[in-house]
Amino acid sequence: CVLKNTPDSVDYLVWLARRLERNRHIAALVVDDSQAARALATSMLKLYGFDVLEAADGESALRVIASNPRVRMLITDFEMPGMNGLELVRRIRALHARDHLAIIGVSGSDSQSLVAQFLKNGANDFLHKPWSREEFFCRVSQNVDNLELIGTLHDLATRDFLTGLPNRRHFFDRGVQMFSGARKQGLVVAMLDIDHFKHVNDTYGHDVGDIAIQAVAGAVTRHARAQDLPARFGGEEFVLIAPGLSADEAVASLERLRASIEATCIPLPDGRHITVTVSIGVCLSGESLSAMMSEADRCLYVAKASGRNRVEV
Ligand code: GH3
Ligand code: MG
Ligand code: MG
Ligand code: MG
Ligand code: MG
Repeated sequence: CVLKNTPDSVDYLVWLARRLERNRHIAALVVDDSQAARALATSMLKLYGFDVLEAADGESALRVIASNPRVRMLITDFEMPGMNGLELVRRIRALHARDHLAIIGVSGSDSQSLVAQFLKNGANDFLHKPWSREEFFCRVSQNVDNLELIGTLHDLATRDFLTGLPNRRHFFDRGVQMFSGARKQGLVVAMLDIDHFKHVNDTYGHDVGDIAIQAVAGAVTRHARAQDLPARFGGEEFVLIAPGLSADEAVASLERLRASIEATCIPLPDGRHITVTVSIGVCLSGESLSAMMSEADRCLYVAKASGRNRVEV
């Protein structure tokens, strides 16, 4: 919190600069029926770099939130004409989880129970009016810090450390959802495995092996469309779910991926380059995600047995 820092220390300036840069990407919504109260909170938030939106009542706040996914911080008054702050918090919390949106209730009321009611309705925090600038900034800052921490933990839990691709756990979570959501349009499951990868490790060492895995992951990432789900499945194995492709389109696109990996020059730290190839097993339809993965794996085995560096359906 800012209170711990002496405002003239270099650490404080570095800390502040980092926050200003971070806050530029965060939209905050101030909801208050008093124009003066909105203006005060808005000027504070702008001072610390936030992109600020305002609403004078609950209904307009709901509309602003619905059309602005960048809103990560909501500061709402309690007493407002129409919907009060508690009802607004309850309705917004039903749609936006704590890991995405922080909510701070504000009121000039002396009621002790109001703070608890705000928290029970889903607020993260509370500010008594009139608030001090220092307390306002500390509460906003700590709530945004928490959102950032949750984001970091989420990344650590769902991303593969070496390649940045979704990891195996995330792949199954999302993949099962994609499978049940895509019944009509269908989806394709592809398993990729680097050919003779042991040879790369044995010849150049484990570090170069890691660089090769990162290079293949980069090719898979560039290949994947926004609606696809690529993942690092295991050591040198990758998996890709691609919805909405015909059989011909899927095979042609995976063939392009295979060729692009074969054509990728992988630079080594000593200036040399290596290349690797992958074998790809493809399943075009199935009864469940796990059935499709078994079939893709069986095709991958056939691709390996038929000479590697090929796509097998
Ligand atoms: P094939 O063409 O049949 O797939 O041959 P392969 O040598 O690629 O076969 P295999 O699957 O047996 O070998 C994979 C090797 O990948 C074994 C393991 O030591 C290595 N490996 C697994 N994870 C990593 C990693 O994160 N980094 C590196 N450098 N190597 C890894
Ligand atoms: Mg009011
Ligand atoms: Mg393997
Ligand atoms: Mg292999
Ligand atoms: Mg296998």
